[in-house]
Amino acid sequence: MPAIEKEVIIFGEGGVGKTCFTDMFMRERHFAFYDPTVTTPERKRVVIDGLAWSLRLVDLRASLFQESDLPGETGFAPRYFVKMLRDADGIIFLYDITSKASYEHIVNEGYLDACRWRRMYRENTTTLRSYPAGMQRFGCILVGNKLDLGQEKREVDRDVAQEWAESMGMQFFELSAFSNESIKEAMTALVKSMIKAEERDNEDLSEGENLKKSVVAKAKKLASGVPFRGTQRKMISL
Ligand SMILES: Nc1nc2c(ncn2[C@@H]2O[C@H](COP(=O)(O)OP(=O)(O)O)[C@@H](O)[C@H]2O)c(=O)[nH]1
Ligand SMILES: [Mg+2]
Repeated sequence: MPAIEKEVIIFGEGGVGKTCFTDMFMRERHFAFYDPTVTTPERKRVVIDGLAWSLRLVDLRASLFQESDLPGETGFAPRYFVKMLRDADGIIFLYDITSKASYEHIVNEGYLDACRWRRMYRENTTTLRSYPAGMQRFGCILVGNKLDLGQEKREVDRDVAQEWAESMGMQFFELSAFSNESIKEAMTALVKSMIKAEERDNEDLSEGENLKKSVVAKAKKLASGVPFRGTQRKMISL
C-alpha cells in the first residue's frame, strides 16, 4: 500500500519534551543514552483508518522565532524556520504541564504566529505576500507533556487547556512522552485533523475555480455583446 507522505512540525519551547516525543513516536522507545549504532528512521509509517501514512517529525524550538536569539542575523534564520512552519501539513503544539510559561507561549504567541505565517509571509523585510489558497490550513493538536509529574508539579490546569483547545477547534491530550500508547493516540488525532484541513483547503480551491469560471463567462458574454440583466441600455435614435 503506498503511503501518503506528510510533514509534521513539533513546536514548543526548549525543554518541553519535543525530542523525547519524537524518539518515542519514531523508535517506540525512550533513550536515556543514545546508541550511535541505532539510526533514526527519517519517516514513520502508520496505518490509520485503512490508509497508510508516512510521517516525518521535525522539531522546532519556539525561541528560534525570536530574532533576539540570532544577533546580527535578523531576517535570515527566522525566515528559514518560518518556511518550515508554513510548509508543514501538521503542527503539534507541545507544552509542559509543569511549566505555565511553556503553555502561555503556545496560547499567546506560538499558535497565532503559526496561523499568521500560514496566511501571509514576509517575502523580504517589507513586503507581505499571501500564501496560495489551498495550502493555508494545517492539521494540529495541543499536547501537554510530562503528565507523570502532574501530581506534584502541575502548573497548568487541565480544564483551562482543554477549553482553549476546544475554542480553537483542536483536540487536546495530556500525556507523557515516555508512554508509547498515548503518543499513538495523539498522532492518530493529528492525522485526522490533517485530513480535515486538506479537505477544507480543497473546498476553497474548487470555490475559487467556480468563481474564476463565472468571471470568464461574464467576460465572454460582454465580448459577444450579450447584455447582462439590469445593465441593458436603451438605444436612443436621434
Ligand atoms: N518526567 C518526564 N520528563 C520528560 C518527559 N518528556 C521529556 N522529559 C524530560 O524533559 C527534558 C527535556 O526533554 P527534551 O525532549 O530534550 O525537550 P526538548 O528541548 O523540547 O526537545 C529531558 O530531561 C527529558 O528527559 C515526560 O513525559 N516526563
Ligand atoms: Mg530537543
